[in-house]
Amino acid sequence: MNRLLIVSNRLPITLTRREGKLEIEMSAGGLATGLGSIYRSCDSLWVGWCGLASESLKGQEESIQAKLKKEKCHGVFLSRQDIENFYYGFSNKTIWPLFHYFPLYTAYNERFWEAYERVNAIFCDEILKVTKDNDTIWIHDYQLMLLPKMIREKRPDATIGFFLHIPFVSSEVFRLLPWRMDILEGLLGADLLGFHTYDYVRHFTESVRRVLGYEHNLGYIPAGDRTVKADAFPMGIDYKRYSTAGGDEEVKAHTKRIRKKIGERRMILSIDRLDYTKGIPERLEIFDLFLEKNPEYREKVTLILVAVPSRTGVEHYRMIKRRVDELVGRINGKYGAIGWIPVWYLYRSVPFEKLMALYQLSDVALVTPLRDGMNLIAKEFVASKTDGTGVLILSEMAGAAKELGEAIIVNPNNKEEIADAIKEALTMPQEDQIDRNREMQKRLARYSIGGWVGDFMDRLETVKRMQGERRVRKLTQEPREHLLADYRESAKRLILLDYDGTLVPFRDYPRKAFPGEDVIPMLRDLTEVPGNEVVIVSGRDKETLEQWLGALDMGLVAEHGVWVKERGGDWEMVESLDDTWKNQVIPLLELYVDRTPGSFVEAKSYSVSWHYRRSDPGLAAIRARELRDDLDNLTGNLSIGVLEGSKVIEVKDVSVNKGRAVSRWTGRDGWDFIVAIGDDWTDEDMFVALPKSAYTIRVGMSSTRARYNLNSFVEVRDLLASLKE
Ligand code: GDG
Repeated sequence: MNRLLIVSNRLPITLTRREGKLEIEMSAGGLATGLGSIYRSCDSLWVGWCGLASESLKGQEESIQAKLKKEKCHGVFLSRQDIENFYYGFSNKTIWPLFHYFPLYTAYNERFWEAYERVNAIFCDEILKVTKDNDTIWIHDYQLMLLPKMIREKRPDATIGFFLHIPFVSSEVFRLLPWRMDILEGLLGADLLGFHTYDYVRHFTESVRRVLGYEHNLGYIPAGDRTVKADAFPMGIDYKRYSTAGGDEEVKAHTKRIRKKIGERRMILSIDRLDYTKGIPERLEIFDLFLEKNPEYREKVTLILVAVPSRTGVEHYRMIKRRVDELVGRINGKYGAIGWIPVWYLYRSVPFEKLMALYQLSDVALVTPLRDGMNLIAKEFVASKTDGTGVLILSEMAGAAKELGEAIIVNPNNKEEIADAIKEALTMPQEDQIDRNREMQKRLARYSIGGWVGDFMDRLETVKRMQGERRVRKLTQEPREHLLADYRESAKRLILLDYDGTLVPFRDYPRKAFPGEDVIPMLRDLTEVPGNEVVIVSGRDKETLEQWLGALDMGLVAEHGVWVKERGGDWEMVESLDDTWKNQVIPLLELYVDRTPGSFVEAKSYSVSWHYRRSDPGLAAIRARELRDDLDNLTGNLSIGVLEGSKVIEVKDVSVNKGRAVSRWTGRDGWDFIVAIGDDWTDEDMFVALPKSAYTIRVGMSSTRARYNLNSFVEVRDLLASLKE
């Protein structure tokens, strides 16, 4: 395996200053614990911020870097101001709230954005200092969304994966972001983009389609000259670690101590970073409601509320802290009795062993975030339940709900429902609890953290391989010179050109795409070179081709080969075809015109097309899929085929295609130079029908059977202009 370069905002270790001396501590948190064991056991390096502002480390950078190196880490140094604007600012006041559906908490601040760009660039510089050729670079999370593109620009062939640990918000909310294009383009610099759930993948691909206009197919997105894959990889936990923790002596000691303090009371556990997305005040209100509705449980149940301090520099976090403090005080004052505190409130992080003891002892885990990318607490709780008892109440807004369907799944905004769920959990028969947990445990054991990493890496390798196979081969300077040299040295040349998208750009209406002043003289010049035979091979009807190009001394193919006009000759039909099927197909296409504003039907003699270039892309994509299904049913027993072109679905006789059409010319002997240029699927038939020595060129950066790609009709015109010389 290649060396793994993990990149995240924070390193898995933190630098702290104790009595003036710098010390290294292990960081807690999902990513550090999750990936920690993996990065330690393989050839790897972790790049990230070390936790202290660079101003306080002046002159010590080298010695710190040496210390970090021993821990397989490379530090990124950030100034106080960058930490303020990049980390507390853009990351946690812009992206975090917006991606968790809190648009009202979202700050749109140019200064934050500039710092975000700057810090991503600092990360890029640091990576370039340490990366080697065959490294696999795995970037994590929302603080570094510009980094994939920045690295790609410097290292075009790098293998780059990106994983987003928070939700990817619906495109309707994402588009609120003024820097939406930069963020998407930044991410598309990666080869593989991982998300916790398919919903997030869908939101991402939809945003890419709406904001950047790139269509995707099964998560494959053509971005520039590469294909990027977006896929779901629900993050797992180190299952063994949690399922065996109960046997640890220290955990047992904590368990005993806590049990003694709580007595025989039932325990409900709530543990999160103190974040407004986690629904902590709402949970307290629900506990209040539960005690209100079920007085028989007063003095019989304790809510253990662990709230780990987080982002205390951000105002909304300070506000939530005040609210939680208040609510805890109110509930304890309202229901508390001598010897019973309803809510045990710990505003601090607890050591791992104590956390395990809490998981072991709790009858119920109340995990009700308003939004959560995944939520590992839910998974850890289930994994820790060695004897199978215990009930998980889980918000449907957490990514984990997709995998933990046997939990009691609740809507975090429905307080009544959750209060009832607490009662259901406390009265659930043990066999039921065990059945549910065993099912979930099997799943968690199968897809643990190792499986998650392995799955991501395998997919990254597959994407890389696929990119290699499908690599678009741009007609760069060198092959272009070969083409021109071959052209000049030859005496008899065949030049096959598609029309729309190849010689002229697409317009809203096909009739508007007539050849302008620049196209006609260019084609005329080409036909006048002795030895040249130029043929326009188009899907258009013969009347239009005749009107626009009929005066030129060249061959014309209309309707993908139904009609052919040889140089100096008349239009002729290649073979007699049946067109009665059109009576069945046209009414169906018209139905889709009614259902899809902006679309229209174009009927030719032996083919009919439904165009949707001017329609809403989302709606048109759905309708196009539906129409294909309907057409497949309708045309099953007819000799007609359905073709998808660029924003068009075309129905035509299957015996007609551009490959067959051009064979009339290629079948003649004596060509010593053939070039064919086209921009869509219908041109692929032409490319494959030509001899290997032919220069075949696909316009646009899609994968193709052609030998080369050119970017657009502009580059085609440039190439053709150089052929006349
Ligand atoms: C982000 C996403 C996604 C918590 N308190 C203590 C403690 N922890 C550990 C837990 C768990 C981790 O921290 C928290 O992970 P979560 O998934 O619950 O939440 P976030 O921190 O918001 O993480 C989230 C995650 O990334 C991974 O992709 O699931 O949706 O928001 O492992 O055990 N550990 C110790 N003491 C504590 O007090 N020792």
